[in-house]
Amino acid sequence: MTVLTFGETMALTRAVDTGALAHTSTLHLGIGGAETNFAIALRRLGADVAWIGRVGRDSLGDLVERELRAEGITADVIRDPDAPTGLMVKERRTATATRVWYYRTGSAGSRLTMSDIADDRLESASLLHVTGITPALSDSARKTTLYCVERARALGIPVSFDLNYRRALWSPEEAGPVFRELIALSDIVFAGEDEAAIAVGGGAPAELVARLRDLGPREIILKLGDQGCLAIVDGETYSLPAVPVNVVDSVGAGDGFVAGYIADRLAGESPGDRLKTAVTVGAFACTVSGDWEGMPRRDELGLLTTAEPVTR
Ligand code: KDG
Repeated sequence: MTVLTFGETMALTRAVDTGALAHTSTLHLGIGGAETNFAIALRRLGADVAWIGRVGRDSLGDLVERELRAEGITADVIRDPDAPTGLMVKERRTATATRVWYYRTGSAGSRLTMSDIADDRLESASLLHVTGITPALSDSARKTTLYCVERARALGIPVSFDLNYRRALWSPEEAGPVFRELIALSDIVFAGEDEAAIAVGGGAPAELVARLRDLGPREIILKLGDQGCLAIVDGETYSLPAVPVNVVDSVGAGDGFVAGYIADRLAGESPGDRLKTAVTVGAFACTVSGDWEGMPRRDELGLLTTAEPVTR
């Protein structure tokens, strides 16, 4: 059984040095996308994952396709002849402040349509994972997200939804109703505090979790960054601290967190154990500059807390 996800994956270029891009001469080129960050982390933890998305018929599209295949993702990569692969640029403006610049308006990834999602992929999925980035990309991407979530629900396939609000793509007023609709159709919901507030209004973490739960899902997980997480799963409340690490770059940590939770859920682990893996994978993602390169394999999960600096 395979977990299914879809969305936009872009070429991602990031400054090697700290400072303004205007004074940067060396960039690293890779890829990034919330759903593929999730997919790669989940695959490294042992699950089978399929991803569907569009890239351009260009060299950056080749890069996306190669990386996903190298990571063992079953990738339905649709090559769009009429639009380029999107680009994301990460600027390490200071040692602790990263800025993200998007060059993705009209990109191939934003042109996702319902016919891109093969019926048999959806029908055979063990779980469908979507994020709030996809419905922000275009009308057709929004319709595709809603269609797939409704179809998965009708088929009895669990739906996981990570709000992943991106301010550069839409306003809170536009996102709020879409988030509420998707939350009500989902079984498992992940949100940061600010994202939850867009959907259900501001408040303390316990209020946010309770209000999200009142929209219907049985599993609500509030990601609290370096404060860990708070969750209600099947009526029980859980709270876990973060795993302390030296944060190099926190982009991608939320996707790793979600993958950790879902991997252990698929493996039949208890909610407490799922959350423990979630905070551990999230912490790993923070230890390197790439959005997904730091995601751990299962046998590496203990490395953050080991007392041994070198293992031979
Ligand atoms: O969660 C990390 C993602 O935000 C990043 O990898 C790229 O999908 C992306 C986006 O839209 O920002």
